[in-house]
Amino acid sequence: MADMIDAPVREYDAIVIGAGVSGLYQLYRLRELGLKTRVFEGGDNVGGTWFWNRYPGARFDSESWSYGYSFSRELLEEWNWEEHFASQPETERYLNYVADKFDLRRDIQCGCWVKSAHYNEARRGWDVMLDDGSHHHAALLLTAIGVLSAPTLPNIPGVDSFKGQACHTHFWPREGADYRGKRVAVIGTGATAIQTIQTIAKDVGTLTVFQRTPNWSAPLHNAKVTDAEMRDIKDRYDEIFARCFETNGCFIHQPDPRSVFEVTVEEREAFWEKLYAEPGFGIWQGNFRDILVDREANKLISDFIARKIRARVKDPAVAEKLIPKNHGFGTRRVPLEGGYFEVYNQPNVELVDINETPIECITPTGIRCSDRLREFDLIIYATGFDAITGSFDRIDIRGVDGRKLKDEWRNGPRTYLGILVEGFPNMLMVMGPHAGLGNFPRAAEYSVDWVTGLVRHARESGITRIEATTAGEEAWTEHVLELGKGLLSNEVNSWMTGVNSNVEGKQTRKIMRYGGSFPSFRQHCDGVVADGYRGLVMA
Ligand code: NA7
Repeated sequence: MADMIDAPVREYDAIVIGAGVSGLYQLYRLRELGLKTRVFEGGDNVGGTWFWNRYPGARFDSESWSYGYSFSRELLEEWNWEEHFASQPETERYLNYVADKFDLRRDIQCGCWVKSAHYNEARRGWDVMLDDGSHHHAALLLTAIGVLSAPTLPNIPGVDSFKGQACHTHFWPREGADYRGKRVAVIGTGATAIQTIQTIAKDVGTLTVFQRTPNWSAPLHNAKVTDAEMRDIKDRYDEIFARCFETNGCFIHQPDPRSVFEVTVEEREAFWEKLYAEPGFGIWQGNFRDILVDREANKLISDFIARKIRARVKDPAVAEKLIPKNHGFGTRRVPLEGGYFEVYNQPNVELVDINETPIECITPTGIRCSDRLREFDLIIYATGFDAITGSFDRIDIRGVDGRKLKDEWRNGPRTYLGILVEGFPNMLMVMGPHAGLGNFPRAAEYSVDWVTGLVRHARESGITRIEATTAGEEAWTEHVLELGKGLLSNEVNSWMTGVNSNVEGKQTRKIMRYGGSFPSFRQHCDGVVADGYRGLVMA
């Protein structure tokens, strides 16, 4: 750490890593407290996820008007959403609008990566080094680094050897990639791949999709927001946010209180037809209460979706390949689509099941599977992320006595409320592992507000050191592990269980997410405050 000692130190009260949805709001709140705050952001502009992921068709699956910030009435009045499920360009514009409106940019440094963050006990603060060698210090370190922000390329031999154009969807070039009329390959069939495939299919020369695991996907039913609808939405914002406040996942959708088995087959089918025809996550988040916990219930809804896929894909053999066999509907994040399955009816589209013909390598001209070499102009890697803890692992974070966060979490994250870690004083995670997750900005606003409350309390009480107790961390971690039992989603490999075949040490499933409802999470965190910050030691 010689460079850390030599460089002049720039001092702040708080350093925030990340200027995405949570980092922007965290800055806004810390400023209100009068803290001298600096935000470090890797992208060349604000936006986080919505700065980076500019691949064709990128959009969110939350209703736009449930996704915007709720903290400013003025902002809600000013902003008009164009689509019910906004595309990446629209969301990026929105976050830039927020940064300008609240004059946030003057405290944000873009285009810099935090290399390391080391706790300094003597100074009761954090020494932060950037990739440009600069050294910064603050009493508080706030991580707002997202859940899906460390993209991973496939560990296929020869990835670097391809001579055509190649890119991971996360790094889609700002000037676009040339897929029109070209021979295009897509590796991966997650939510990102599905959006990309359905968007580029009409323009490519040929499209070859390399699928390892198919995903259960259901229609998004996106539409423009009319002026009248926008007026109505603005009038109902209180109601909309109150609804998101009460639902399990902070979406507008809430599970139906009935069991699949309480209704007749006709009623069940009619309900599922209705959900399948409606916009958004209703079919996942607003379904019968037992489809994500009861194997038989889950099988019934999986069979229903499988019938839809068979009806939409003309070639029965291709349809069968597109139907997941190793996990049930909703046990992985459900990608929402618009015309995805019909893409496979196009004569210029091929689906390669790489379980049948594994990829052997990438060559300078294409992708070689066990059957043959296919040549391409463009390879799109839609191969996902080192999720949840990956963005922490990329930074050399060290706490008391040089303890490395990455080592502490080797067997899975251990946190207090998903916000603090024992041994890492004054580090506060906004949307950290084991925190309540869901419709992201709704959950992030709560997380930021809770963290801000703690910071306010500490400043008002003259506290300079905040740390989770060993017992607090242990109890929370045990609680989260306990809540994870019985959820079918925790019995499946996915980014939600921390599995990434391309990252060393991430091959086994872990409980990565808080498995309770968001209202339960909130109740727990509010209870901690009411008990005078139970589970924390403050000095
Ligand atoms: P996902 O959902 O993790 O999907 C990644 C896809 O890439 C998935 O189909 C993987 O197959 C596939 N993959 C990954 N590595 C390889 C290799 N080495 N060979 C072949 N195929 C591979 O990431 P997304 O970006 O689509 O979505 C992430 C979230 O972002 C999404 O859920 C939204 O919440 C937003 P696998 O399933 O592992 O067999």
